[in-house]
Amino acid sequence: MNSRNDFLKPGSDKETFVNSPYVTEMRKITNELYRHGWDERNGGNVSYRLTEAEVSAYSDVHQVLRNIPIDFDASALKGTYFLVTGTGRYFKNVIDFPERDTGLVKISDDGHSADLLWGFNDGGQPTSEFPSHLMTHIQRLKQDPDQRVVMHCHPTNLIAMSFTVPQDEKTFSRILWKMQAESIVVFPEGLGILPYMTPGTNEIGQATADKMADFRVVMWPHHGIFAAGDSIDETYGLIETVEKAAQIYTTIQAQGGECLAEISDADLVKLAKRFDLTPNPEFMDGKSMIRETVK
Ligand code: 2HA
Ligand code: ZN
Repeated sequence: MNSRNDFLKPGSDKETFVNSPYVTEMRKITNELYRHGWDERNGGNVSYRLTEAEVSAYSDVHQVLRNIPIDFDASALKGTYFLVTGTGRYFKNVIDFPERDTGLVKISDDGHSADLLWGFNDGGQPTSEFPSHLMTHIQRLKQDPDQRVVMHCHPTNLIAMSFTVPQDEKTFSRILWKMQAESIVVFPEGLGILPYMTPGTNEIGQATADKMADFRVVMWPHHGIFAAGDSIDETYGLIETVEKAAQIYTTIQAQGGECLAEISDADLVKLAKRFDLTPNPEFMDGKSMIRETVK
């Protein structure tokens, strides 16, 4: 029941967090990921770093609802806010139930827990991959102070390639670069690759974060992809571009697999020059897509 007193409570004239642009972005992107078929069932997770100024504008995020343990030392992120998807939640549903399937947390000073300020209103918790997300944020923030988003999903064609293409960063990156002119422009550092590891563990989190020192996009073979970036759009765009290249590769294989033409290594150099970027020098020359027999 609203009384005059409620109305006059400090902050009560401010908007509620569920209507913030951050929750709106999260609802939209989880839906996009679901609609692409990259986040079946409870697959995938997203974390979005927010600033004190962004969060404090809302009336309903100033009380600690509960404390959630973190099983490693995340003190490098003390006081940092994250809007994060929940463990076991279906991306299909986030658009309709953002206050149940996502939560806003603030990392405690000792880095071993997070205060829940909003969301997870049926008792939920952050994603099982939260350690991987936080470790990746810590790593990427060293590279880029504007680092904001970590996104994990299960893109079909890239996962399929992890069964048929040698799991080596140079081979994978060169194939993806040569599938479309846009690839090297969007991920000039190439694709990082981990060995197959058990998801949801601190070990895969640390291995992912170590790779993120050199890459913004890392493949987990037979599972999916981790990407990091300055915004939801940029991070999603990175995944879209990698997966589009993987889809073109898959289509080429379905058409018989023989390439009669390709983006040559010299073309890659020209693309790098035109867009003023420095591609990973270790991946700049190597095998052609055109087999000797068809040349
Ligand atoms: O959150 O995708 O890797 C579910 C997953 C785990
Ligand atoms: Zn996954």
